[in-house]
Amino acid sequence: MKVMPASEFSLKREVEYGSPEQNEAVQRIIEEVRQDGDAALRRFAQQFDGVNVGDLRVSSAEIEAAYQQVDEDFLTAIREASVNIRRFHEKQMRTSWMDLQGDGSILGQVIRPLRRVGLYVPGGKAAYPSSVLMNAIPAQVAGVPEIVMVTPPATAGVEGIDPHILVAAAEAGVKEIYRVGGAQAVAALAYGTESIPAADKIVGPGNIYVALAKRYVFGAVDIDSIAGPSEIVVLADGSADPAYVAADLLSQAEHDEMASAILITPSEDLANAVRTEVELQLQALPRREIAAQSIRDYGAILTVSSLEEGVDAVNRLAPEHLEILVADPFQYLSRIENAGAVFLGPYSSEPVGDYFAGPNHVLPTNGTARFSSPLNVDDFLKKSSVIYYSKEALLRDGEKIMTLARHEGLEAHARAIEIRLEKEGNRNGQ
Ligand code: HSO
Ligand code: ZN
Repeated sequence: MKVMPASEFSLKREVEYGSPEQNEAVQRIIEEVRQDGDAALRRFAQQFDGVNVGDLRVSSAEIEAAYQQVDEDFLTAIREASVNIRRFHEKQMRTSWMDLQGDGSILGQVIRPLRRVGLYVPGGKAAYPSSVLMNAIPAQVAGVPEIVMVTPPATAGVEGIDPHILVAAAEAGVKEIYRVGGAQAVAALAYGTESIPAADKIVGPGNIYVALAKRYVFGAVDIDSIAGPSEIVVLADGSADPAYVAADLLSQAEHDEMASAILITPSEDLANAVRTEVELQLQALPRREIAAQSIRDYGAILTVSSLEEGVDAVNRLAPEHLEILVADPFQYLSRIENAGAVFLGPYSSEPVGDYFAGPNHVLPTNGTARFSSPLNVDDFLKKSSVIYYSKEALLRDGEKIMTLARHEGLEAHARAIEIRLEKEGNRNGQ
């Protein structure tokens, strides 16, 4: 792992906009789905997945059968994780409010769930049951009545949909599942086909085609943020166990070659020990090639003169995940301005949050923790403002409203008020 002063390091990350060919392909796919509906979905399944799809919808018998194909330990873990994730997200739930004013007016906000949400689950190795829970449960807690899942009909070498994904979906309350993937799945969710009704929002990670398709359909539907490669920053002092630090860095490095794992420390001893440990632990990992490349290209050990300087470096990087492994971690929490999730102390290894503690693992990547938040219940709610003006309030405020309207040259606005003031026979509100 390269070692350098924090002041000399910057994470080179760019938002992926895809090649012109990829963009063209995605636009064509979306157009075909809009025109040919289910027939286009079947054509693309044949072309891209090599599958002849019969029923697009996964039957309840298939979902039940999936339960027979996963082992007991998996089911127990998924169920317990679901309970924790649900409990955490229930804390985020907001309620509508109405504020009665002294003049008899009522101002308020009505909060409602989105009606229909589509969750994209990629095929292949990146099909994570934990991500199914993290995307579906907040929607469910928000009260979204229709949560649907789409996932490719087959993944390299695997026939059908991974039963673990089906079980996770069922446990998260998703009953409507379609075997359709790629940009065509996004198009189906955005515009609807004969068998897949259009959704109001599309969430979930996917490859570049899925990401581009989400960008194209944004506006027709809402989308979540486009996830970049995973990142972890560990801020640690000499009290940290180098074996723990190395293990946690590698836990993110194994996600993909472009994941980035960074240690920031004022301790030279820790820096050296972690460097050795990373090499050592790397050898024993099944995904060592991915992790090694990630560590080589995007990993770093950044030296700082103090933990305070370390905190500044963290805020500059705005990492998706931050672990604080120092003697008194809470002391630093209030100074962390930019981080998707903060893990405090030696027992809060990142996978605790990835799978189980309850907070969402869909987090802002690519430095976007500067302005955005973990996936949460609010992402599945919408608000309507409520205004009930009393006569007293209108008589009081009417003239001011008319002043503003006439200033903007909007005479009809002014008259809509004036007509009422005249009828009430009291322009001065006396
Ligand atoms: N660390 C990933 C989430 C994940 N980890 C899923 C394991 N499975 C991004 O936060
Ligand atoms: Zn992870």
